Amino acid sequence: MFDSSLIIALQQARRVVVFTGAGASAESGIPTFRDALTGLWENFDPAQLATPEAYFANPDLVWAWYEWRRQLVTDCQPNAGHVAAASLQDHVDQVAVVTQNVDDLHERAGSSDVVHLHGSLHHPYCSSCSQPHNFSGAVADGAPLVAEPKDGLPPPACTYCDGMIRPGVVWFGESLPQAEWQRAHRLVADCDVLFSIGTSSVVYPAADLPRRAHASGAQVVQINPSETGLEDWVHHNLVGPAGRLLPQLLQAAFPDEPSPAA
Ligand code: BV8
Ligand code: ZN
Repeated sequence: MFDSSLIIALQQARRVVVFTGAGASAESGIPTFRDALTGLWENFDPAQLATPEAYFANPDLVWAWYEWRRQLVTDCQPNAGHVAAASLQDHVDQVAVVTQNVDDLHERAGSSDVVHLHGSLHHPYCSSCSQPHNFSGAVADGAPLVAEPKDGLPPPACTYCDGMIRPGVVWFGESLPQAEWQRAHRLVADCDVLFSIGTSSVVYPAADLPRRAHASGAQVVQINPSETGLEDWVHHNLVGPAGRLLPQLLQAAFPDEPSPAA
């Protein structure tokens, strides 16, 4: 099933980076960026909505989209791929998850070192004074969030300056958070194995990380049902869903691992 060189590389690894994109959350029921959006959002292109221009031009629409996504994430569960990535911590000295995702499913699966390159749905802040905003309720500030807010949802006002609250994510055209980006660089330069899981590898500068790992001499493992263009920088290309392949790989490398959920 798996190449013996991959099994040995994993067994001997001391530092592993798990680099993930939207596909890692797909089996939890969260649409990926390049899946066609369904329902109200099917007429929108995520890349168009995930921009400062869209937010300032139509804050109610953009805030509604993010609150719908936050509600979706809150209602979803980590999948077997997230759980396997977390259980790597039982077998490898240092496991760091470097994710493009804005959900908290890696943390909820038990990963203790998660670097969010593109921010988080759970850490909104003021678009004027940058003060963090605390959601008062489980969803949109206590108001019951309809499945897909048809008429938009006005962003809450900042309690410090009355400015508009924005999602705590990195939009297209915005710089990645310096600390996270620097840390990701160091982790990738030092790792023995890098997994690239569930990413189409089209969004930069994050998409550079697997190539940097390859250049630093790490074993690069891709897990994706589709081609991504990263194949030339990958030592082991596992074609299929992460929720099946990552648990199976861990069981092959660490037989004492409890068998993946059937
Ligand atoms: C920036 C948060 C500096 C918001 C997101 C070169 C260098 C630098 C910048 C650029 C450059 N070229 C172009 C740019 C600009 C831009 C960019 O990369 N554009 C792309 C579209 C060409 N980059 C930026 O703007 C970045 N900022 O560079 O700052 C700067 C500053 C000012 C001026 C100039 C430069 C900021 C990018 C961050 C954008 N924010 N997310 C939100 O979530 O709403 S990115 C967004 O796309 C998500 O984070 C998502 O994760 C990410 C990448 O997509 P993927 O994760 O790969 O998801 P996708 O749907 O594409 O693919 C899913 C994959 O999963 C597929 O391959 C599928 O086959 C697979 N899959 C499906 N099911 C499964 C599976 N795999 C495994 N198992 C399964 N079951
Ligand atoms: Zn403010």
